[in-house]
Amino acid sequence: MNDRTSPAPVEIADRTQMLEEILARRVMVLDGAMGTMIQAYGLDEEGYRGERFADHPCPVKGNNDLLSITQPQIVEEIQSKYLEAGSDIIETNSFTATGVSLVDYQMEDLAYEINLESARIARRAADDYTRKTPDKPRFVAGSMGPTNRTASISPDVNDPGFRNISFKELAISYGEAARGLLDGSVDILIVETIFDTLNGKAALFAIEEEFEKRGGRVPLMVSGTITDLSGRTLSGQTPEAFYASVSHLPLLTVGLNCALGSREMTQFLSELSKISRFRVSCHPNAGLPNEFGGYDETPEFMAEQVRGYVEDGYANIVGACCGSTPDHIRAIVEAVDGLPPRETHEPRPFTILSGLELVEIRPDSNFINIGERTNVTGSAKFRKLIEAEDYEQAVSIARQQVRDGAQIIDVNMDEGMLDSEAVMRRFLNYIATEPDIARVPIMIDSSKFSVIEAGLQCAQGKCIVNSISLKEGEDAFIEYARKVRRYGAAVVVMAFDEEGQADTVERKVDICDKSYRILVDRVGFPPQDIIFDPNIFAIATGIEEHNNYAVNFIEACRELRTRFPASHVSGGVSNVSFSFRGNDAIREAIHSVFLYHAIQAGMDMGIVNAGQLTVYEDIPGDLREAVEDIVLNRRPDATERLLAMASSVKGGRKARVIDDSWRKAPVNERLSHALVHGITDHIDADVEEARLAADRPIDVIEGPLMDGMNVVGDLFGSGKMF
Ligand code: THG
Repeated sequence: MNDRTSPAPVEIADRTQMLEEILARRVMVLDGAMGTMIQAYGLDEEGYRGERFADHPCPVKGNNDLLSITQPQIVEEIQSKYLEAGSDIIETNSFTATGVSLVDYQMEDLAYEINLESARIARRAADDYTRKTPDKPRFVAGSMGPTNRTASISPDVNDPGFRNISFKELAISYGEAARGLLDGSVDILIVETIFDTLNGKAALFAIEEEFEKRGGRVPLMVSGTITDLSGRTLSGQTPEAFYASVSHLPLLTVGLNCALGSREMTQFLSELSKISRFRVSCHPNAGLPNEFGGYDETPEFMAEQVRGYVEDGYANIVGACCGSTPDHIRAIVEAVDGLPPRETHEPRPFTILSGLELVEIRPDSNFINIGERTNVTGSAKFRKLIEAEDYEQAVSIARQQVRDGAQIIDVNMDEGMLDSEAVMRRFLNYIATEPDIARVPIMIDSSKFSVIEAGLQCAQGKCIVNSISLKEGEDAFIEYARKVRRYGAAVVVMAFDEEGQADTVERKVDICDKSYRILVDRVGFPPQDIIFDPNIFAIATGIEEHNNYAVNFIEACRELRTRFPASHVSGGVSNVSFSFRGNDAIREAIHSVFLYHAIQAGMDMGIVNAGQLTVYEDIPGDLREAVEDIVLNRRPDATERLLAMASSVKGGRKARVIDDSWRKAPVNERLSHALVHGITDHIDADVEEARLAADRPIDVIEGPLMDGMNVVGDLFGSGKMF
């Protein structure tokens, strides 16, 4: 089967360079739909089967990709029409030719062959035209569609954790398709009509593995699909979140295709174009399908819209999808002729992550809260729910973290009695179907890389891996880092090496520095995707060596952020107060004081109990001073003094006296207070009181509410509120 016809790497490099040169100068045009054109030939069952599959056990009519084997002349004729119309790039007839999809026709064994033949046909057609018009070389893009299954969505409404396809299965299937296309000498691979980004990521993962095996690559186009006017993919991502999920690879283009008509696509294309550091492609349908399943956009109408994309600076490669014909392509070629292509911009130097939505971490961003509660070792309640397989309730803990302000959630299933990989998969699959949770990125927390990998295979967004380190030596570190990169995740690096966890400032910084050099210089990790964790250890334990642990962390933060300003510093904040377990009031005060100082030193993310972070200024003065003494290691008897005080600040949240004295203040101050502390109890009455006192209702917003927001902003900005 493997009769390799792949061109030599040099030839690929030449063609890639040619492509780059053309794209630097002008807009290139893809072809249009294959399906609509095949329909016009009116093939019946026999027609699809040809002689070779006359006895095939099930109907195959409608298996358009099979025609690359049984009716290659039809496929070539259609492609020639698109080339004649002026397409620079034609796509292979292989959109559904993955084993996963071909199962429907009992033809999964033909996946490689169909891809190979599809590539050869397109190659012939393109080369013919390149000979005819040497000043306009033609290119072949190997088409890889989404398959008919979705890795992020449960097909069973009663079981949100269930999937009928896994990342691994998809990757195997896509790998096989890519091999066929590459063996048939395509110039480009295009992963298109991505309606579930996890499927797309599996395709990209498989393609990268294939490139590595071959020791060479072809340019990659990645194109998502916004399924309706909600502006999201079927699996719920916004265009920007989709971009974050696929932008770890050096793409030729990122783009959108299918589903919506050319006009409806504009808004979403502009969103993608604004964020993309790559060139952008767009090949929309010829309108939304009408009531008869047909497409109504005329060549003129479509060309007008597509010209608009280019004039607005949104696109470098354009074309058309379902319902389009060579006439549409001809009109598009004319419409964009002579227009300058979209200019690509410099890569953004700041971090992007995604769940269903984008999270950007810019240098001026406030501290990023990562919810700690979805951790079987960090929450007894969560562990019990997972052990009891009560996923519904376990998921509600994640939801509460997000409601409480967690911008990312940390998920940890490391517990001896659990099948951590299976549970990680199940939990992530579960929350993937809950939009109010899945909108935030996931931090996959495990000390076992197999568990991390299981998690990465279940998340469509751009995740954070927590963590890798030099504890098993350099080789293992590099291997893990490469894997993380291939999955497109950011990474937490612990200050941990073969000698153990770093506790001094010097060792923390040295290990992080060494890790950084390896990640950036040898693995090619972008600095902004590196998050250092210089170890937050418990203080005030009674052991003298522990007294300076918080200070050491804070000083390490300062040095790391100075040396590596594009990278981040994070840590497990609740660790620091372990010795005060059972006294939440004291623990919260310690966290708040610790964060206040660590944030000033440059800590910009942290795993925290979202919703239980006190405002620094709200800690009573004497308690704050005692806590500051232990955090900053300011006096030898600090621990004893805080312990003495702890017995009077006893108890958890519930035991604490609710201080209602703020209710006596004037209404404007009460509104500010409510905003700062997130107290909703009196909000209706207070707003009404303010409204009655105001000249116009808008004054309530512009006055006390804005004042309150400014207080919140100042507290955030000065690191006193988290
Ligand atoms: N660095 C990195 N990852 C980490 C940590 C870190 N992941 C795990 C941990 N440390 C951060 N997460 C937690 C979660 C909970 C607690 C502490 C850290 C915690 N839990 C209560 C306790 O043990 O007292 C549990 C109480 C309960 O059962 O509800 O304190 O440092 N990269």
